[in-house]
Amino acid sequence: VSDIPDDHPRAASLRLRERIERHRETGLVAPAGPIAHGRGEAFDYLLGEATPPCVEEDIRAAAALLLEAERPVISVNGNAAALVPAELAELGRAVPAPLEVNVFYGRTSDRERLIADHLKAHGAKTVLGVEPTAKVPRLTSARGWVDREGIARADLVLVLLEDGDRTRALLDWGKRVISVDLNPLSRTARDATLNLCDNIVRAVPKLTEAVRALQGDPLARRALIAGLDGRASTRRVLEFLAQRLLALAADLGAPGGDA
Ligand code: PTJ
Repeated sequence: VSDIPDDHPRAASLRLRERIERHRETGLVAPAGPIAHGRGEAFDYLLGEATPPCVEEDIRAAAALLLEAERPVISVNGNAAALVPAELAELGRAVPAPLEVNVFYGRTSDRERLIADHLKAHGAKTVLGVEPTAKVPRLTSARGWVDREGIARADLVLVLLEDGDRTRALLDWGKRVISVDLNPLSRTARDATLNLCDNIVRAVPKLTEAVRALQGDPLARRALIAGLDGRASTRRVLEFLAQRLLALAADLGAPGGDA
């Protein structure tokens, strides 16, 4: 039973936190998961806890990339599985693309299975990444273990909530990478073909909606991909953030003024 009253001003954010805490207890979320979640919360607070207008267009471009890919894979870690299991299953069905468990901390077949079973219980058909046998070249962490039938042969990987060196390694391996990361300065966000700087709980349902909207429109998909520039997308997010913070500062009035 939740202690969070519906009229609490931070109820929605506290409920997400509660979900992370609950899944931390079962081991689905890694010990560092709540810390990573807090980092995301801080960026979300600064960005206004809504999808920035410029990211709406990035989501459409990401949907186009997913639909045009031949073998797209959705990579899922503990935090992503805790926050949006049913939404990821739905995205996987819409594209279609398999989900693949890929974690950094405490990578054991038990944890992989716990995450895979959780995703299946929420409607995922195919979940890869349990006891994987392939390796991402030159990646020494546990994230380097990938499924032969999944990320190893994918041409595009959707990478959710991670700051590290896997995205660079996947790009060097010849794959495209779409990431979802609220921190526009993370290595993943800066390296990705396209980063969606939005909370995963908003970005994934919007991505599914965009996939459905673009399903019958190959011309629109190709136009979106032709106009794609990941660095420009991140620049727009940083400009949006800077302008938002300046506007918030201006609202407080001039130093020493009566405003
Ligand atoms: O399950 P595991 O073992 O793979 O571990 C998962 C975590 C998330 C603990 C692991 O990948 C990790 O330590 O991640 P980092 O390096 O802290 O990176 C997480 C990134 O996701 C940070 O840049 C956060 O800002 C961002 N982030 C956190 N929560 C959200 C988010 N981005 C979008 N939506 C969120 N809800």
